[in-house]
Amino acid sequence: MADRDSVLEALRHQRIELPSWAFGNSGTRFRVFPQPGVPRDPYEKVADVAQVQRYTGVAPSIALHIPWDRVDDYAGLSRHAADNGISLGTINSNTFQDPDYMLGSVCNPDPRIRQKALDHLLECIEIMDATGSPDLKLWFADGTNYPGQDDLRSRQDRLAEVLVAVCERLGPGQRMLLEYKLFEPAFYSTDVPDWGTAYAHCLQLGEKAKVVVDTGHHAPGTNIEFIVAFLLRADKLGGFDFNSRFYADDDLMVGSADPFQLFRIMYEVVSAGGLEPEAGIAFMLDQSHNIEPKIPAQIRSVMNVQEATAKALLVDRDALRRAQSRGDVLGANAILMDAYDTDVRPLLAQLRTEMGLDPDPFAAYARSGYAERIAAERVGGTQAGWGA
Ligand code: RM4
Ligand code: MN
Repeated sequence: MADRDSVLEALRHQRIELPSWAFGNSGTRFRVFPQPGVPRDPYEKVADVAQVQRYTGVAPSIALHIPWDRVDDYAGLSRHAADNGISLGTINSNTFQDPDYMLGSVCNPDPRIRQKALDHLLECIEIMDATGSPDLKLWFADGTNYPGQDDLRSRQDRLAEVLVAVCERLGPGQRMLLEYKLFEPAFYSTDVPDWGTAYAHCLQLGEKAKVVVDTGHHAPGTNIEFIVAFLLRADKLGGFDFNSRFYADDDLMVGSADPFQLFRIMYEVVSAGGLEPEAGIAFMLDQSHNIEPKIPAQIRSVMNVQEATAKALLVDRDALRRAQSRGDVLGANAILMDAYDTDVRPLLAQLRTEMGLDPDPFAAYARSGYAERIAAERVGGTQAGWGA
């Protein structure tokens, strides 16, 4: 097993970014079930993220989604975040909710609509300038529903043109993270359906363009850790949108559907040095909590990522390499499984105690009374939601 102190040290410096939209109301396309105490504006979302940070100590930033988190004064929102002990992180664009985007945004056959989508992306970069956010995350709902509906190659040309304009606008220290998704909302073709398409565009775009792996965006049975290993090797992995799903993208809590898969992903990250800040991998959650309370669900999600990371760090990599080079199939597999089968909860409890935190973040939050307080205080106004 790897040395316990170095494992603790790595875990202490891990950073996981939380999505503002996880704290708002969300639902399926059939129904949104509102919950008591849900934030009514980005300021209250920041306060809720700060709670998760308070009990976990490794979640000090909030990803914003524009226009859901549009405010008049981004510097003010930044200060509010700093006052709450967190910072503003990735800016997520939204080119999927305006009626103009029915036939796509950046791939739309109408140049006026493509320009409108590009203008939105450029506005997001302006917001990054104001907030100091390093990353712009792009997910396009673009695609077609019927064969023949539009020309697949022309749509790639249109996409490429917009991405070039976005990258040209990025300032020093800013990156563009391109996300892919197998299908949905388009049912026949999707313009960025897989990592290969995202990777090919990013290769053309150069240094500032990286791929985001949203763990919920693959076909069942896809070997996601292979994709992660490939992108890490090519220096094209920009980050993760963590969540899990049993069928299609459902934004369930990361690690809830398949904790072993999360471990395998984190093992690839750890073994490629991807936890180091210099690697520039953004570890983000992208989840919605439709039926479970939101703050505890985010706490649980952060803990799930920590547990998978701790197990990945525990792999005896020297012994593994030796077994691999001997061609010792069962020995190598046993070394990996030994780490996975370790109960890392005591180690994480120790980590939290050393960090001055409660060893059980979930219980500590429940005892704090915050949930009851926001339910009582946040009455009136309009609860935040994803607006579908
Ligand atoms: C998409 C995608 C994006 C996220 C939106 C809310 O499916 O995963 O990352 O911003 O959902
Ligand atoms: Mn995502």
